[in-house]
Amino acid sequence: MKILLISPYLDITSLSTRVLSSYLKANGHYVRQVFLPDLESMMVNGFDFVKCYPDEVVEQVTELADGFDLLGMSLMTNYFIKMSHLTREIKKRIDIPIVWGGIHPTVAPEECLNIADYVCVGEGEAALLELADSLQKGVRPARVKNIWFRDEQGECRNPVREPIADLDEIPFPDYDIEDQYVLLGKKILPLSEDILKEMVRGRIHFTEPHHLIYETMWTRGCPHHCAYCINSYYRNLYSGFKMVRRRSVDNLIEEIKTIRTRFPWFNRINFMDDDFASASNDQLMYFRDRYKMEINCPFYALLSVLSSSERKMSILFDAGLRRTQVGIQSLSPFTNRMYRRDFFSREKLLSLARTVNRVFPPEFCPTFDVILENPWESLDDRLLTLRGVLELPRPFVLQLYTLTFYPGTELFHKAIYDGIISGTDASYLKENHDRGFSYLNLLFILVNKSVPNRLIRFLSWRPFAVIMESTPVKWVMSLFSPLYRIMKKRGVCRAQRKRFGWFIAKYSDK
Ligand code: B12
Ligand code: SF4
Repeated sequence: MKILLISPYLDITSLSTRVLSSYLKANGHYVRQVFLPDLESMMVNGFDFVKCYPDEVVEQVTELADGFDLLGMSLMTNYFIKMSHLTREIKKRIDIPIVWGGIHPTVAPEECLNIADYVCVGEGEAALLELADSLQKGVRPARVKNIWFRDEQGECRNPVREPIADLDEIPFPDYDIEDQYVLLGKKILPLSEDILKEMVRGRIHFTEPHHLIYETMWTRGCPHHCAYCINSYYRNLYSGFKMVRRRSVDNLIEEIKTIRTRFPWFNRINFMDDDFASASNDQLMYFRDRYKMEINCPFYALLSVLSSSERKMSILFDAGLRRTQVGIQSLSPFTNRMYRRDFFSREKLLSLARTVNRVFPPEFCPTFDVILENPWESLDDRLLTLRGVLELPRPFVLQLYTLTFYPGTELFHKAIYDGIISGTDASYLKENHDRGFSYLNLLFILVNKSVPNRLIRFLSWRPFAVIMESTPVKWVMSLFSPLYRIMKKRGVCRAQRKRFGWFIAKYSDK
């Protein structure tokens, strides 16, 4: 069967579609992949998840889908409007069954079934393969686990299947660029090595332009279930199944060697695992030995406070860890209880930060994530977080997020219950860095601007903060929020134009 897979993400790593593609190919299907990062819209509108693809892009996608038997689309919740539009437009032009998969179809299958013919809930490898096989044989996929659909015989909601236990069974992500396409500006072009190289260039935070980053994962699943995260949903969806699974080191090293044989210029590896150091000391040592010997290039990884032992840090540094990101989110015990992050405390964070500071050289600058604008938090909760981060040894960078209620998560339901969101107001469409303008937010920003801690402490003196966060002052400051957002949006657009403008121009007349 000929299957076309579409990924709308800005990042054309798109592990999901690449892995699905390899899996289908290994099982005898023909796959074409189309990556649709809407860079042109980013350069003009910033992060605008509502903006749909223009007609000329739809036309080109339709042409690429012509003659194919099945079209698969991957989508996170933010892309629901964009992909609904694309699906409807393609359907107007050609008759092709369309299956949706990814995070949004997993958390909101009913809603997705109003748009797509088939919806995949949860992991897609075996489900998509069985769906393709059934359609090829002309059989109704009534027993294909994970697949939901509606036809003249009614609606079929198949149960979820056990997640793949042995991740080594999954073939490596498909980087066979021969039949892969990418949207640049308004043109969809065949993906060449040149384009791939440009698209993976130092684009994540604090990377340099000469960093050419290959992204992959060692594990699937997370041992935690923070209330704002997809893992709080997976915990229920997959209850009774083992969620945290780890590939063998041999398999992981083999994947990186394979990609670097094909594209030797990849000079950084980014492990996107939820907690890279959740492996045991022995596993990490084995990884280190193999990685140093056979790969030997700097890598990035996310760590959690639970894995902050000095021993693990030393092993990882020795292996080549050169950048890391750690979620703080909040230092208020009240908030951490609400987030189901009781494992997190100021003491554990300080211990991790000091360990990082001791083990890594001075130029190693960890990133700490903080969630702002939690409507349940009091001023004191927020001050606890601010004062806590001021105790961290420098250097570090704070990544400041605004709390976003993603459908399906525990916090999404709490927010509806408490009347904070309606559940249908698409509150998740905001970009998760899209903060408003408030006094305390400003103080958090000052932490990143190398303003002396003493001054920030002084500015966060409680009586003063109470006045600055009082309703009248807040109201006055909120008047500046639109301006602040416009300035931020302009910054994003400018950065995107600088990053991709010349590149799109270079390819636009090809
Ligand atoms: C890596 C990652 C990223 C990367 C890369 C994304 C990419 N292009 O691949 C980066 C850092 C760029 C990123 C960005 C964002 N991310 Co992100 N990201 C992740 C992360 C950690 C892993 C995703 C992944 O690759 N998993 C591995 C693959 C193999 O698994 P998978 O994606 O689930 O795919 C499987 C199934 O879903 C299914 N499937 C997927 N697609 C399809 C398609 C078909 C046809 C079928 C049948 C099946 C199917 O089969 C796959 C294989 O089993 C997840 C957290 C998580 N644990 O899932 C968050 C996550 C997906 N991100 C999230 C969010 C919100 C974002 C942002 C929107 C945040 C923002 N800035 O506002 C941005 C948007 C990016 C953009 N503008 O394009 C949320 C999504 C929540 C939601 N309801 O949509 C998640 C779940 C984290 C969370 N908070 O819970 N992200
Ligand atoms: S530790 Fe991170 S990935 Fe794991 S559940 Fe919490 S937020 Fe999600």
